[in-house]
Amino acid sequence: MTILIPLLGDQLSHGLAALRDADKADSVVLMMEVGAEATYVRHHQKKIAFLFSAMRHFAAELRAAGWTVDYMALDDPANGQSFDAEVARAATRHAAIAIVTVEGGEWRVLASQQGWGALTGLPCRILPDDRFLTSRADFADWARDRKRLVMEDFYRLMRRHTGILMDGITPAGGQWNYDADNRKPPAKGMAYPPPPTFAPDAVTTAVLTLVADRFGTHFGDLLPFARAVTREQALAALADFIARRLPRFGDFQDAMVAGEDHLFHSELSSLLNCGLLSALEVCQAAEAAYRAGAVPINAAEGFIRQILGWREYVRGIHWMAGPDYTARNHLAATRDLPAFYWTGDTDLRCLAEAIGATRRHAHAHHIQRLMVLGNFAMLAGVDPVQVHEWFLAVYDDAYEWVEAPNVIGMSQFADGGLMGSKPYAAGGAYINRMSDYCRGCRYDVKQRTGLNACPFNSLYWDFLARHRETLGKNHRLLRMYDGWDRFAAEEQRAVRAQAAGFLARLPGKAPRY
Ligand code: FAD
Ligand code: DLZ
Ligand code: SF4
Repeated sequence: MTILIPLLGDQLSHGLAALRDADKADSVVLMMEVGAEATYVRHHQKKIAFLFSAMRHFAAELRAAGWTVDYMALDDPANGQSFDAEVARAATRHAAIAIVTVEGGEWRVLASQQGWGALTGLPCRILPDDRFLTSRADFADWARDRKRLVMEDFYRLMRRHTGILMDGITPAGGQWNYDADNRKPPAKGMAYPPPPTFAPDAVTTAVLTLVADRFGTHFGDLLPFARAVTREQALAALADFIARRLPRFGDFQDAMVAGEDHLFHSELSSLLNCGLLSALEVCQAAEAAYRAGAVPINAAEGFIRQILGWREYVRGIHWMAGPDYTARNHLAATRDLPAFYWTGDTDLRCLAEAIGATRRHAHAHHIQRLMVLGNFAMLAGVDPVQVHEWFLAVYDDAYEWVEAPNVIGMSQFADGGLMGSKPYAAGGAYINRMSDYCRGCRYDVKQRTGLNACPFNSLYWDFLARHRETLGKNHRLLRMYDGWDRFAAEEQRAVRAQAAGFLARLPGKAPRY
């Protein structure tokens, strides 16, 4: 009378719906390391190691709590290397009478789960993932009949709904949003307290050997590996962030500093997204620090908005927009992703810094992702599918529900404005204002044309000119088009020729990836 509970790699939560409602005595939890998931995009080595290690530790915690866990390791000779193959084998092995699972975080995985009933001949219940603070249905209700899906409106609703940072019906401190106090450029001589490190134990060491052996040709540095991989370590990482980096989080949220990969960011996204931390407990910890007077309101509110607002909002968009969302290409961009996204071999210093951090940590912070890596790809007209697959592969917090809206919607404007009212396009001046990259770059951020001109400048204007038909009537871009129209015709020609020359010299696709 066994109920089979397949539990996915990003469902490492003791309160998961499928576990909450189950009887330990007649359930078998199935966890699967499978080649198909590690290679459908060639994930960063550190991402695979992080997830496998976290999965193995979680399986041990479940066993200690009295669950029967059937854990299929990647190098088990019998491993069928896909979810479908392993669920079918396990259903037979345990003579299961039913399957209960929680919906995966990608349309592709959900489609596979929806086939498990037919595959095994067993009743299969797919439960909603209620670790999120908004259900798919509630988000759809909120979105219905709205002309624009404004994140700030959704966020305020979430504040009221959860009571987080609320004093009765009033937002804490009297304002909903303190962004006016945030987003300062980096300050000289600032010290950035690094995130904590966790020495690999025997479980992690075995995973590192496995990953080096099986996925050693994938992108990224596997070592050093010092990630939190257990619930206990995740809580320690959260506590460290609240105490040491949250107080300055808001101020320098959008800053970029050469050689400083962490700044005041939490680096909790991979722990949240695999389930080791819950969104609610992270927001509550930030609020408690504010209420205790340890953290200013601009930092607490700015941080909570990212999770209560953005994280929930993008998840809602993902499920609302449907499985074809990743194929959207509003700006008809077709260029191949330049090879340097994989090799880091570029003399644009901002890109080299962001790609270097990505290679080292399987992580880069938001502004590097949005205003450097995403912005460049959009200005250069790179095919959004290739951009999406790169982002999905290289970041250890990347699952389609969160990655796709951020890439296809926010950073590439490939959804035509479902998520944002205008493209996040910027020239070198923005990067220069928010970072110290330009000072050490071989290009001159003040120049638009000429041998040493910063490529972001001509690409930016060329992007606007190229897409005038599609974007020219966007009221949020009117000022930019006005600026372009004030250039003399000869200057416009020179800028566009500069962009064309740069694009013609861009390397093509990397053959190996
Ligand atoms: P912090 O700066 O400390 O922020 C706190 C938390 O807020 C994050 O841990 C995260 O859970 C949440 N958050 C912040 N911004 C967003 C956002 N836009 N969407 C969803 N959650 C957000 N985030 C992912 O978790 N996975 C991804 O695959 C991913 N891909 C991205 C791709 C692009 C092009 C862009 C522009 C953003 C992407 N983000 C993604 C959002 C954001 O960049 C990361 O969540 C953040 O950099 C993670 O680092 P952190 O934990 O230090 O975040
Ligand atoms: C990303 C990933 C990788 C690399 N490997 C596995 C795996 O072996 N087993 C697993 O259960 N999940 C893995 N994942 C996560 C999935 O690809 C997918 O993103 C989630 O199952 C979606 O909920
Ligand atoms: Fe990037 Fe241009 Fe600045 Fe160089 S000058 S770091 S290419 S923005």
